[in-house]
Amino acid sequence: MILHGYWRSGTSYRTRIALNLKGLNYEQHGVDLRRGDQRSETYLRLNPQGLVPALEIDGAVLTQSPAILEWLEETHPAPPLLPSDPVARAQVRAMAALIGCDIHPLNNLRVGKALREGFGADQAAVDAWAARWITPGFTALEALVARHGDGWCFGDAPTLADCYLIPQIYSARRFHVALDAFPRLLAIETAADAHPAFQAAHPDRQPDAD
Ligand SMILES: N[C@@H](CCC(=O)N[C@@H](CS)C(=O)NCC(=O)O)C(=O)O
Repeated sequence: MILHGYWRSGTSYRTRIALNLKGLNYEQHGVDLRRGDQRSETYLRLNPQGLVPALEIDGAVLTQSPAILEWLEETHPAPPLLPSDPVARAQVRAMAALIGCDIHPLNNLRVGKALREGFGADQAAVDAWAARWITPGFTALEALVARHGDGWCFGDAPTLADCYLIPQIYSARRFHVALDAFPRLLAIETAADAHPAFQAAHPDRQPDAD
């Protein structure tokens, strides 16, 4: 498998965590988002949307990290990243979607670029914009973790929700978002810091990192 991604991209990070939790080997091809490599002809042939990640598998290309993570779960069920009970599965997917649909898209690179170039935002304004979406999202997630978590977002082992959460915390720190109000989320970050699959997925440890 070849993972086309970028070290600091949250969607690449969540995909690396899932691949590592499943114990899979993969090659990494860095796509430098700062240089605009995601819009090169070569990369657009892989993913016409011009976004990372893309995962090449046996002649097929998978895009959109939620679809990649679901494919991983279907094809490599052990260890499971979703519980077996359908209600619990929906609850884990809801936590993942809270981040993947309702936080991350508002904070990604092209949104920041549009705010700077189209609306005259400086870095402080971009940081405030990020906090505007991360803080209420994390407030809701903190409540859900209080309800369902036992060391991780849901129960006592990592699930898809944790694959989404850890990169979003990393991104929140880059935007200088205050995280003191989220002790349960921070405890999960501490657990992830000690977990080899999460450690190996950390942006600083990727071959294309600065
Ligand atoms: N929904 C997509 C979002 C992918 C996405 O936004 N990727 C960002 C990096 S985290 C990207 O490639 N940005 C490039 C750009 O904005 O030009 C997914 O989950 O894969």
